[in-house]
Amino acid sequence: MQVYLDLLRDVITNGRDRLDRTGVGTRSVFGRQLRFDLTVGFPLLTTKRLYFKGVAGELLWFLSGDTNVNWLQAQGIHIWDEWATETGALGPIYGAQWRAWPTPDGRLIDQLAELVDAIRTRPYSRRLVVTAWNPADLPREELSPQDNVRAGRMALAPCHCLFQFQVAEGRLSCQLYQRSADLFLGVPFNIASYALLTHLIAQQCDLEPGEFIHTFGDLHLYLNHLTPDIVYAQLERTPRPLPRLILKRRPPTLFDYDFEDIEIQGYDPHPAIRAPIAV
Ligand code: UFP
Repeated sequence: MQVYLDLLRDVITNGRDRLDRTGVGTRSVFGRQLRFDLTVGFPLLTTKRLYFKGVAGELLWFLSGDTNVNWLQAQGIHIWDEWATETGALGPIYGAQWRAWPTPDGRLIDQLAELVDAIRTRPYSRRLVVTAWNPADLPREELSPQDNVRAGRMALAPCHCLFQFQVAEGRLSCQLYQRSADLFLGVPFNIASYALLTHLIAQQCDLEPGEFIHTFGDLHLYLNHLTPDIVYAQLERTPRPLPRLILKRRPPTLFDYDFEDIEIQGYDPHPAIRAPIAV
């Protein structure tokens, strides 16, 4: 995960200070890419402890098509709380777009089920794409998340908005386009999430995981993370060996995984670093 520390330095050195929607202010660059070879280990950040239960729980929740925080909260996962209404609703975010994209003629498209089917039957395809960026459901940027949800829109515009797979020599690779990326808090979580998704889909399609390629639009550090006890503390740490991901069972479909099926072995990170989140 040295490439992550190099990217932190890149943003600090080359970023421009900008105002942003949250009012916190960021230092940001536009257009970067990281590549992770999933055959050498699972890309879980080792220079601070990452909340892997939250990563796995959120992905299972997306895969189930759920968009209400109640299930996450029942698992003790609170990463979406700030954006939800009092009933737990988040509007048609990832789970809805991935599993039930509404068409003008009233059908629902299960993009993920179609993806798995396409990888199995047409592994040479160059159209293995899933998108959460549904312009009809986007929030209005000047309104609060809750007001957007009450009006039937997403609480937050998709950050990890489009991903594509490629099959080559029995390996499944995934590339994600992330339009907006909080490099300190969000990105390590997003890397782990898409690496896990690639492992799950590879298992379902009798392939081995290949590469995860993470492409960024606006890649930023919030100015209140650029402190000696947050970003600079992390930069002083030395990466440790990557853990391994073990899938303990092969469920019948991509939508039948459970926490117990997913195990991280050999994770020995530096301690967690707390940082304020910009809502
Ligand atoms: N963000 C991430 N990853 C995520 C997620 C959000 O980095 O998975 F949901 C960050 C990016 C940005 C903010 O700092 O949340 C979203 O704000 P905006 O919609 O204005 O880009």
